[in-house]
Amino acid sequence: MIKNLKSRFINRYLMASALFFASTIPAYASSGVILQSNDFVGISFWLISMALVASTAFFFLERDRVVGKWKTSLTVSGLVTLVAAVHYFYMRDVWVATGSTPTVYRYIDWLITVPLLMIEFYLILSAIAKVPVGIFWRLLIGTLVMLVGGYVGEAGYVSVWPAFIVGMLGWFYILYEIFAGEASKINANQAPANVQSAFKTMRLIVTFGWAIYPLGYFFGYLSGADPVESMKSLNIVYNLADVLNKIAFGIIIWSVATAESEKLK
Ligand SMILES: *C/C=C(C)/C=C/C=C(C)/C=C/C1=C(C)CCCC1(C)C
Repeated sequence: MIKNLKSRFINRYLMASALFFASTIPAYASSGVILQSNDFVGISFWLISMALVASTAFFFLERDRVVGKWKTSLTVSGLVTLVAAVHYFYMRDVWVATGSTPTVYRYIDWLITVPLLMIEFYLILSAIAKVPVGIFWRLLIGTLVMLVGGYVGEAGYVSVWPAFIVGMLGWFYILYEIFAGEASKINANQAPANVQSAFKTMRLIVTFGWAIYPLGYFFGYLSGADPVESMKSLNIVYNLADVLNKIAFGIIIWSVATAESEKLK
């Protein structure tokens, strides 16, 4: 009873703070410039901002339905979409008002949300096994190499090709860890069937879902296309990739969390 009340209180608190953040944003938004009906990149920024807000509310509220450690996983999913939603409001403004690519907001968002996604991997495994914390640190290092590589390329500190290659190496290292390293062994040896299948789906997301980002970078900087068109493709591709990797990823976690919780009830 008391436990239940506490959990409800936490839920209400999370919801209230999420809505607070969402409601402060319009004050910064639309600095006199409005979205044009033919600005499809801008439209995609708007759609995804809203989808991220809705997902945040969903993940936080659904905490009520799951037990124990799974609540943490849903909290982290909600934080990923919350942090991204706030950044999307700013990115949308930069794009709609100036037509330029919001690189710095994009990477600040990734710098927070990608490690949170790595924590999800770690949490889903630790919900069922004892997991050495080294796994988490190695995934984090891979992430940093990948993102720093991408940023110095996109922000113009280093030429786009070498920066891209460094970023790719970081990502390959993450793939190695989850396909052949310790994380994958723990999963194969100790995890129950539906955690294993969630782990496998998450792996596919990190392989194919994440592969969309270097494609975006490629179309943006390496394809030699007209610069205006390149920036449109870059932003559309990154935006779509975020729907898959933040919202769909969270939904996978939600479905395992609810299934595992039902078993225990
Ligand atoms: C929520 C945001 C996510 C999951 C962002 C993921 C970003 C990447 C997987 C970026 C990867 C890149 C490379 C693999 C090469 C260099 C360029 C990057 C940074 C776009």
